[in-house]
Amino acid sequence: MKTILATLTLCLVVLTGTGFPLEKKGGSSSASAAKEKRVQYAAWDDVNVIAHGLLQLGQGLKEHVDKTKVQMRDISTKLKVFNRSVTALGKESQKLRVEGEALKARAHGLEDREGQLLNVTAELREKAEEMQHERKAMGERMSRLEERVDGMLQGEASLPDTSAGAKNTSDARNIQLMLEGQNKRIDDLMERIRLQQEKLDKQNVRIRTLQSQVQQSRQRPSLRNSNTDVQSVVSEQRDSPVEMASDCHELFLRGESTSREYTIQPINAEPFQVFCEMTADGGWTVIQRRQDGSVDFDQQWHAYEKGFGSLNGEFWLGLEKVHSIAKDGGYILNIMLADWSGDSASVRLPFQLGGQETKYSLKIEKQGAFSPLESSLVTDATTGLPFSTHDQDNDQKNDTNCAKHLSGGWWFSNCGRSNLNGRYFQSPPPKQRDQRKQSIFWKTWRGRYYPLKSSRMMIAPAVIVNKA
Ligand SMILES: [Ca+2]
Repeated sequence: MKTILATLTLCLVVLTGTGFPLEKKGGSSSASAAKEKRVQYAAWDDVNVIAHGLLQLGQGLKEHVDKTKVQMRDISTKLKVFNRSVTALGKESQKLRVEGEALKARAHGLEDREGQLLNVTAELREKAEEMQHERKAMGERMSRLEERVDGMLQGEASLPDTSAGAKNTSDARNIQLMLEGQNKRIDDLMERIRLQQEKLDKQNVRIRTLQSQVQQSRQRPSLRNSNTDVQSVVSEQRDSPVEMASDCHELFLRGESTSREYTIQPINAEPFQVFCEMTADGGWTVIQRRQDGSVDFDQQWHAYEKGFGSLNGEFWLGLEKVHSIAKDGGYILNIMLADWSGDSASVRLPFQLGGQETKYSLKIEKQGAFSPLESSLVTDATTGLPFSTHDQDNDQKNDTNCAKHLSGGWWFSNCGRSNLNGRYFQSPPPKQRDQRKQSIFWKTWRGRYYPLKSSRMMIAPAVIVNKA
């Protein structure tokens, strides 16, 4: 730029020095002609100089413009770069802002958790303190007990007859009673657990049986109705202990509908033969039948325990077998009676039969009051009523052996309420009361001295009644 300006100044100086041709116009014609010639010549030089200056000026300007263009390009490139950086920075700052917010949220969350943790810690501390208190109290109780035991031992050793000694003895008795109570509760619990386990085992066996049945019926759908298949299923059921039903109702559930003899195997028992009475509601396991006097029921304890008679005629299934089926309760005892005029009556009572150690005690597990008909076989639901035969008097009449006084074996209370295992009398019965009192009777139905025509006792799971 400076060069261009210098050139311009030079041109202007030259122009001022030579003067403008127009100003030199005028004067005499000859002189003016010479002058004109000189002026014309000088002007041409001037023009040359100016043109040269202008040319230089133009060139300078062009160079300047070119330079400026380059600079502009540089600046624009830099600006672009700068713009890009700004955008990137904007994005970066946006990202940072988002991250910052996320961090803030996390910080909040952490604060919350910290608060919760503090709460939990406080709770734990409280619990720990409580436990410590309890532990301390237990420790104190233990040491008190120890002191008392020590005192008792010393008292017994030195002063057996003083009042302190007596007090210690009563303390000892109390502690012993408490311990016994505790032990009994533990035993009860263990027994309950055992019963639950047995029930579970039973359920498992049933489920397995049903599964195998389903499988069998899937494998042989075409043969299901043929006789040979029924035979083979029956024989399989008899041959395989896993598939054996635990009572008649289970056989009913498996599709058996004929009333006849079957083999069953209750849980934890040997298999044995029973007579099943199949009804529309389910399968009843018959445990006693009287109908014609063909079997002597005046038997001893051992016979009542094992069972006697013929399953297709008169029989007593046996206390041990009934116990193996109904030991856990949840069963119904169905008693059916008939008189000589064609009338009949029936009683259904929920029951449980204890084992040999309880003298096969019958517990009627009915809630609420008994009906008059039911009241001929009322038992103490907590302890049950033990079974009696003439060689085992477990009845509730102290001065009499009910089984000997009457006949047969039964859950006698005070001899006179009922006895379905008494002597069988054909019609007409003997006139003497002394003989008739030994008969099969149900006091609250036909009276104390009415010898019944027939009786049947059967058992089934309580679900059978709920279903019906
Ligand atoms: Ca007695």
